[in-house]
Amino acid sequence: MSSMVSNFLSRRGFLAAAAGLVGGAGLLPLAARGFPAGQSPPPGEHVPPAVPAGSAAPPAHGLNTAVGEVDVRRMAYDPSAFLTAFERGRVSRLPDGRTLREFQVVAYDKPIEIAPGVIFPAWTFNGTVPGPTLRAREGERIRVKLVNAGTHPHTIHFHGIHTAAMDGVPGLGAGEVPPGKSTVYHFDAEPFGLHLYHCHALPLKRHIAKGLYGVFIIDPATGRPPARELVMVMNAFDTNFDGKNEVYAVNTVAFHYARHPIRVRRGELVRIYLVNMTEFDPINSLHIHGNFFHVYRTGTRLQAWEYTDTIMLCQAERAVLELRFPYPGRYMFHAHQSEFTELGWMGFFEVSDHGV
Ligand SMILES: [Cu+2]
Repeated sequence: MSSMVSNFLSRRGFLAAAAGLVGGAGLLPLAARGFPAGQSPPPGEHVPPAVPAGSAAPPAHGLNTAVGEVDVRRMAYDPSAFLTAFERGRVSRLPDGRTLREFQVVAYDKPIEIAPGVIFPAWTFNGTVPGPTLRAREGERIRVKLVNAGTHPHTIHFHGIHTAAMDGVPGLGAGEVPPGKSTVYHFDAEPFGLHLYHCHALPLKRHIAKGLYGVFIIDPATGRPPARELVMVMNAFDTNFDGKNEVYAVNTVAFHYARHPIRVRRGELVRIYLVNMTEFDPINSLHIHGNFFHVYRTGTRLQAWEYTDTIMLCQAERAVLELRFPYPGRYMFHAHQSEFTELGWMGFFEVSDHGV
């Protein structure tokens, strides 16, 4: 909440002050650079680079990345663990024999570290951005209890097929849930595919940009082939509230997978659940080096639509990607909007015969 970087800098000013992001000194943890929390160095001031201790990642210089580490333990959120963390809820049997799957989601305010030393005053579902990846199977009955422990009214709007009263928008059903209150959304899990949920309170762009969103997967009744499954949410953060983003990432922490590459086994089927939750920028994209992938748009069909190495998604658009890496080595992935890449949206797959 307190330690905001670049409070008074424009996005371009931020770029200049953090010139290291494009190959220079780097975005250092501000505390380590002698700047008290809540203050950023004057634009143009020279700050000597720091070397991250114990980092397994390659040196930052020349790799278009930040210098330093985000403390994922303090944040109680590790993007590496988030990739494969699926919340399957509490399962029971209804009188008619169908499966009932119940989730609880608590909205509350929490500062999170999105780049080394850059603290963002987020609004979260269950304390993380993105919120938990909720996972169900086609045809199940779903109940989601929303508890608002935050300081603003919130909702959960699920993408999917449901009644108007369960839409999680102001003025319909429970509408906006005030702080201290709760509501329960219930609907059938349909159609199968890769969906999302997000707060729909007003102003909508603010509630989304603050971090109130997550992935909602409905598995087809017939299932999908076994694979190493990864959830990747393209997101970004407006750190100075000018309606533009200063930090870009996949799964929130800038350059996390550059420092901690995603380990996969050579030849295994890799399935990526890719969702674009970037606010303010109309589109985002994913490009994978040295490979091509099959695209299942929205995941609502089991036949691939496309075979490509780059996919562009509009806001809230999503796609299931499937690929195998035939050769060992380190393969970059990033937004093909180069500016997003240099502001954090870049990482690597580490392919080996040992895998994870
Ligand atoms: Cu909200």
